[in-house]
Amino acid sequence: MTPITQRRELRTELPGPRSRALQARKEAAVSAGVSTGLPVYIDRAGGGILVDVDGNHLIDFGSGIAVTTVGASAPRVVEAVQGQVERFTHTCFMVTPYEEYLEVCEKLAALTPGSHEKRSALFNSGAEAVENAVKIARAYTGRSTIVAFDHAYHGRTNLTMALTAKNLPYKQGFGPFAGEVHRAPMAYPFRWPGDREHVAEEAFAAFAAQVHTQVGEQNVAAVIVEPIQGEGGFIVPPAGWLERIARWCQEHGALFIADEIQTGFCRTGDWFACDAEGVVPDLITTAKGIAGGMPLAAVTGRAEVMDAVHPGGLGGTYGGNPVACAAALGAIATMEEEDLCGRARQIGDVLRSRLEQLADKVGVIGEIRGRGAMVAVEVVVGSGDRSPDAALTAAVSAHCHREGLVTLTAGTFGNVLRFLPPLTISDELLHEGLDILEDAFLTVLDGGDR
Ligand code: PLZ
Repeated sequence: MTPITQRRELRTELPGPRSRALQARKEAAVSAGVSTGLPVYIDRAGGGILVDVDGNHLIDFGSGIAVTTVGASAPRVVEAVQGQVERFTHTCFMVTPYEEYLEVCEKLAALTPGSHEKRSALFNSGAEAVENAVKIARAYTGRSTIVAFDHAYHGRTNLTMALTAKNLPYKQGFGPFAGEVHRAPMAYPFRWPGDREHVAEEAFAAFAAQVHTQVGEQNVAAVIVEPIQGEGGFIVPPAGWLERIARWCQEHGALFIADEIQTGFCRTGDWFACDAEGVVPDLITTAKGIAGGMPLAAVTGRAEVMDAVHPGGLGGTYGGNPVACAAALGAIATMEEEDLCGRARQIGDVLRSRLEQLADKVGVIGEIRGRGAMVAVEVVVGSGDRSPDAALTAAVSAHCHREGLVTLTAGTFGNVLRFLPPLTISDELLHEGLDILEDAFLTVLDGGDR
């Protein structure tokens, strides 16, 4: 296939006529519960570009929600998948195993934080990995309670909905939820109600006091945390907080589970977000960026914890599918050989410096935050008012979509614009995307597009 021209090009309005026709079919065939943020149907994708069925070239600032870190058609991934598909598509690892599964687990042991002995188990989706991390933690500790945080996102299955904080759209009408989940306050500096200079200490104290009075430390199987919260709005806890939570777990015999499904695999400029703080989780969940777009997820953890489960206790028909494993090996090789952690830091520098200029110009950006190529802006009413402005956020995002820039929103209050470009995007496209974003803010604030 000829490489995709790495240039934005709009041939029709967005969505174009073919996309609109497909969207009409979608409405007749797909559940309304599955919605599409930007109903532009994709024909090809790679680098920093998505090509739609009308021939438009869109700039990708979303990576399919932090998945196509290596691009959507990375050569090593394509080659590995093609080779594997020709050899065999499936045997079920629980029936007759294959080497690719082992290689992925060996890579996970080498790359995840900590030099202790590790084991992994492979699954299909992030939510499934989280579910299994909880099973493993309960089996190992013999305890039941899982502590999760405000603004957390861990998935949409029954147990993970209980762990996820936000009601709409994730939980409304879908209860009753799984029990034995306790929610604790998150160290969210921008919206901390107390002393903003001491968020780490105050948030930790609130967590510890709540768990003591409402749960009892001896009942906690695990604390699960996203080191930087994703769907919650790229909330970066202050330095020291994560480490303090991990230490609390150690002191009380609970496991510390880092959900690195969104932050993992070079996204934050390190292999994992925990690396930046020197925190070593007992269990880590990964998915998304791990396999260049193929469905794969993992739980990796201390050997004694992972081996506490009885044989046959973990599994699933497709978990660690050989094609997905081959893709993961191709994606990881790409990250290693192209130093994508370094590239994530460079992208982060460009995003931050441009977003700072934008914030000065528009006056409605309350905070720019994130790490590496995982950066967001929290949009507020402005002029000293931190109230979230979800309507402005949606209007800016919609303007970007019409101009051929794929942006994602996030945040408990719907007022966060997040940027997750593929790490293979060119600087030119990055700047062009940021130009569109700036124009979107200025146009919408000018009243022209709201
Ligand atoms: N844990 C930290 O970010 C997935 C969800 C999009 P699955 N986030 C994107 C949506 O609206 O469904 C995610 C995550 C963290 C777990 C998950 C769940 O991963 O692969 O979507 O199940």
